[in-house]
Amino acid sequence: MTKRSLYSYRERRSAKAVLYLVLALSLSAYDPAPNEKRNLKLEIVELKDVSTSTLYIELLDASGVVFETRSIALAPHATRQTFSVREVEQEEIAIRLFQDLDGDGELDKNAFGMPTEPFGFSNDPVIRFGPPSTKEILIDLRAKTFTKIRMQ
Ligand SMILES: [Ca+2]
Repeated sequence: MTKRSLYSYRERRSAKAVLYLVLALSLSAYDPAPNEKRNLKLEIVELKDVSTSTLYIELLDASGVVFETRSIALAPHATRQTFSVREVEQEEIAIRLFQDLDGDGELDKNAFGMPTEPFGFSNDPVIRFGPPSTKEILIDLRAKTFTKIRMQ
């Protein structure tokens, strides 16, 4: 009688241990989903106050390849604009944008290659001798859901 109840106690213990093991395994197998979609809200400020212009937004992956391009017809005299990056699979993205003032769909540059239309990058890097590296403008979407970009 004593022996039997001892066994059943052991069995119950081992069943419980198995349950914990299964639970631990299923938790460790829960890798924050490789297919998880991520969102980012952008606030773009210091746009040039003009009556007509278009904002071009390019989203780049961590290797610097553009995977999405959007354009927004800005409201007259708008100096700020919000934009939502929705359901991207990338864990890190970089953002490049420019305000097209003359409607040619391109970022105009002077003879020295300097932009003559407002432009911006994620992380607001200081621009000296050329465009920033992709690494400088990468945003980690696992850590951030909002970012502000100041036009330069
Ligand atoms: Ca232009």
